[in-house]
Amino acid sequence: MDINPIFITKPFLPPLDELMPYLEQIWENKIVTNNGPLHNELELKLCDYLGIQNISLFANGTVALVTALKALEITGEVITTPYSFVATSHSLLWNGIKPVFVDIQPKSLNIDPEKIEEAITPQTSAILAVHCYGHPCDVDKIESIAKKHNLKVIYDAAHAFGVECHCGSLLNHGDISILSLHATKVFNTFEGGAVVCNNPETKIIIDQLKNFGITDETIVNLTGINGKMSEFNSALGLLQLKYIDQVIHKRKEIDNAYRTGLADVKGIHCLGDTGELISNYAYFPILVNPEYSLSRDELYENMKEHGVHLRRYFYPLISEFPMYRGLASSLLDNLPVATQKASQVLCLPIYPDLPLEKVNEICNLIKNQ
Ligand code: T4K
Repeated sequence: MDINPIFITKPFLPPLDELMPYLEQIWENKIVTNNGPLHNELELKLCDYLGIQNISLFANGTVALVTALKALEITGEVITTPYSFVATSHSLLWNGIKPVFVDIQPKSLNIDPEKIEEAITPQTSAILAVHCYGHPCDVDKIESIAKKHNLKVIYDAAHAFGVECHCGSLLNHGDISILSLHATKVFNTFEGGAVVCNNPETKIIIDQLKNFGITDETIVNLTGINGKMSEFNSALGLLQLKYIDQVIHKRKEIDNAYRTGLADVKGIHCLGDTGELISNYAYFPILVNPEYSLSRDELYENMKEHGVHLRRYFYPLISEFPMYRGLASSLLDNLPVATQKASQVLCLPIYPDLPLEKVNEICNLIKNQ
């Protein structure tokens, strides 16, 4: 491997000259934020592209999730997964809600619906599930449990931009889904996020909440926050949309190359194929099983020495961080599958500019340890 390090991802950046007309427009009209014309155009175009009814753009995915929980007036306890980025559970703590962790499914690494009902108490108000790596949760089972127990469903769809399941956009499931549009995501606005909901009245509340709770010049009815996306980030989004199909296609080629290159490596299992009809190839997670010649951490270190910086998304489990460790649901006995998978997982580099020769070199390095 050459001396240039390879990281897990690199943001797709559209040609710089295509940004200039947008900047000129922003400089000309001097509207730089607060629901400007580019922000509004991006919301419309995203609804169209994603096949969704309503979207509210945000400064990032975390504030989108914090605001979504607030909009649905979620309180008490929320059933969630320990196998995610820490922002998922932090959004609960920021709302004064107690996370209740349940284990994950061994194949999708998403929350296991079979474990949800036993975790429900009179305090439970919602299920916060994550479409981890953009692989869909078992939305039908989750939603039937929610209906039976009168719970809200929020999907952390930070990884799931553009993913479609058996009935169209995955984002149409649940009461609310949130997206991250961070630099590391398939569709990025440098920093950014979004709340997606089917109910137009929910969008009105979300839009007020992301703008301090302001109704009009003299009326503030809700305890809102500042979660707005600026015109600059919106311009980046409009440019990204022009290229998103190419970006996803490139990711698909890389995904295929890894699957071919790693097909007969003993002890390496490529995750995926979890039921989506259209994938976005956001991540390329593998499991390092005991039959492999090295442990997961040895492989991680060896690859780093060769300049390939893999990531252990998501290790440690959220439940192992100090603010969650004391919860009864954080006990390892409660989370055997999540604990095992977090000790085996490694995400390989995947981004549109990654040449297929590099993918082959990475596969050969993994093969020849
Ligand atoms: N829910 C879930 C399930 C999430 O995964 C996330 C975020 C959220 C909610 C919250 O959404 P946001 O509030 O972030 O919109 C990264 C991202 O910062 C985070 O957005 C993401 N999930 C998480 C899974 O990964 P780190 O700490 O691993 O990122 P970092 O800075 O180490 O970047 C990873 C690699 O990407 C670097 O090695 C190099 C490359 N990179 C990164 C940046 C920022 C670039 O090439 N350019 C860049 O500008 O958290």
